[in-house]
Amino acid sequence: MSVKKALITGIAGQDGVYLAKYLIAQGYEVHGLVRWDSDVGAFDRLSRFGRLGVSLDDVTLHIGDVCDPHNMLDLFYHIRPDAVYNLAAVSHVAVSFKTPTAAFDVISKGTLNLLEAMRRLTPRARFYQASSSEMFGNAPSPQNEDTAMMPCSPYGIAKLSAYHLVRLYRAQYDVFAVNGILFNHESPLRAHDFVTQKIAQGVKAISAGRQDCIALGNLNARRDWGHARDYVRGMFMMMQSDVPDDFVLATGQMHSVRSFAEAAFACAGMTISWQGEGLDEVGVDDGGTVRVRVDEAFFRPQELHALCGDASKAQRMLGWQPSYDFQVLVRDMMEGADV
Ligand code: G4F
Repeated sequence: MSVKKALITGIAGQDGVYLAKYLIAQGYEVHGLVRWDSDVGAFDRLSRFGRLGVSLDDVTLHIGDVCDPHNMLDLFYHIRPDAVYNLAAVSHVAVSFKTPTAAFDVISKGTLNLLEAMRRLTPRARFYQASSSEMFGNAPSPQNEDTAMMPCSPYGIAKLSAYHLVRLYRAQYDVFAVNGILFNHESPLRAHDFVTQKIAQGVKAISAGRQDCIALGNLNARRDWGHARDYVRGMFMMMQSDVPDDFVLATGQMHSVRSFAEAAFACAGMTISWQGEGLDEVGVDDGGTVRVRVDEAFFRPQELHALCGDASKAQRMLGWQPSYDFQVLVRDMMEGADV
């Protein structure tokens, strides 16, 4: 039997690397799409592979861009993938407010380019779309596959457009295409400007005496944080189902940014107590030193206050369960955090 080929767009990111490792272990020939970059060099962005113990010799990398439809046709023509995991995105919600057109191009048009290339050249391939809980916006929690979506960021709106494209191609062209509606998922490989990694790195730097304080935005924002390792396993499980469908992956547990900070400081043996309110709120340590302060610069133009997922469909139909709880996730990030 011939070896199955998987194409991962956005392979350089946290999920791309965990997924590549997972698929290699499943016996796949893994191909990854990497954007060209004149400053850092396309392959210099791949340091996460080494951190996860994956050799770059075990993946075939292609320089390209999902925004270019001809490039996608070429890629599908040459690789002939059996499975396509579309993880490419401008994945930072705050950044999408500054570059809404770029967010739309990559997320929405990029998905369309991939779906078109697939239906024309490899119609029997399976397609995974990285949909996001950001699509729910401020819809009441817990959110599941039936919750009305009310995105409130350019990122969320672009993701919702891509989500509908996947559903349209599934219905119209009979392709196997699934939406994984993933709630926040983190790991030691998370980029430094997402709040969990910013806190983990900040706390480690503070306990090593290299930093005094962490400046954060909305401490009241609440998220359902899981571990990326569990979520890429869920992506694979969706792609093995008999019938293509859409699935929420989440832990069902919600914590505030404030509690994430408390838990991270606790891992470093520090207790944080909170004083003041709003922009004046601070987190102080046992000695009375301010270790967390609020900076308006990190507030979102529109905030998404509370996300908590109901993954019972994935549990029932795929047998998926998260294995990391909040405390274990925080500890893993603290043990693996770079400073
Ligand atoms: O870590 P965040 O930047 O993640 P966010 O915006 O929830 O998005 C992540 O999860 C989505 C799934 O729902 C993905 F689709 C998306 O690609 C990404 O992976 O922010 C989490 C919360 C927000 O409410 C934010 O306002 O933390 C709040 N926050 C408070 N202070 C901060 C900060 N966020 C960041 N990035 N930096 C801060 O200093």
